[in-house]
Amino acid sequence: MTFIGDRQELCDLAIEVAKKAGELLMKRPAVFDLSEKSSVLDFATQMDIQSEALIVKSLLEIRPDDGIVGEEGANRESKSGVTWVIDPIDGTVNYFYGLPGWNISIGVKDETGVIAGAVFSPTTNSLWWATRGGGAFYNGLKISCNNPVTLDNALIASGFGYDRSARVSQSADIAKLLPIIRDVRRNGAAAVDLCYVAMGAVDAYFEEGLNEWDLAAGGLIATEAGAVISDRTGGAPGKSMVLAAGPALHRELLAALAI
Ligand code: LIP
Repeated sequence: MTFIGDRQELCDLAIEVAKKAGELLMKRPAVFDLSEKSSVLDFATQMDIQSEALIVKSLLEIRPDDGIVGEEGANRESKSGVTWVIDPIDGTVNYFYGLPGWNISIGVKDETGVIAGAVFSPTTNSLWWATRGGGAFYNGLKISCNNPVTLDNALIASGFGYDRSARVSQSADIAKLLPIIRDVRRNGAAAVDLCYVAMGAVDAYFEEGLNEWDLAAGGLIATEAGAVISDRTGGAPGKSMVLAAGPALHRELLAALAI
């Protein structure tokens, strides 16, 4: 079903719940309980799990017929046609080490794709949000990506997966680009990297191995800010590659990564 209600209402609910989870997470524990996932590098803390539980409970209290997809295992069929896509802590490693930039990323989709999303980074007092067709915002101000930007002037964010074998190709891409761009930034949280593209804090972002919850909210925010987002071939973004940049730089990066 296509959602025909008020997309901003969904967005406002995502913002409210993300902020509630942010309050919980800012009480960072002295002792962590780690649950290993896909590899020894890929773990959830007890706070990832608590944050997801709080987000799910808060959303379903308001919208009990909605579906849920969460990084830490929340999975619920939608009866309303609306499904929430949750990363309860995006940048878990940053959170574990006490580094800034971790965030709560909450997207919401219907059968046509993501229709609203919010990314909240409490350590940097940053809140980004967007509704499809409604533009992208950072702390209340409308934002747009940098365009045009040439490759030799580009500041590019990237990231590396938990699967060490994937890092061979990821580092090959970095080695290819580093000599011909301005510089690289590795912030450690995909959703914020996508929001940085949206607000022009970086010129592009690319990463392999992302999941739906890493991409849902930040991807909409980036596209609503005028960025183009694709995989390495120009097709739909996903696990194989997420590449986001203003249109001119996106074209140059597709060509550079294809070599
Ligand atoms: C993380 C991403 C980051 C990526 C990590 C991990 P998580 O998400 O935000 O960009 O490099 O491998 O996927 O696991 O912290 O939600």
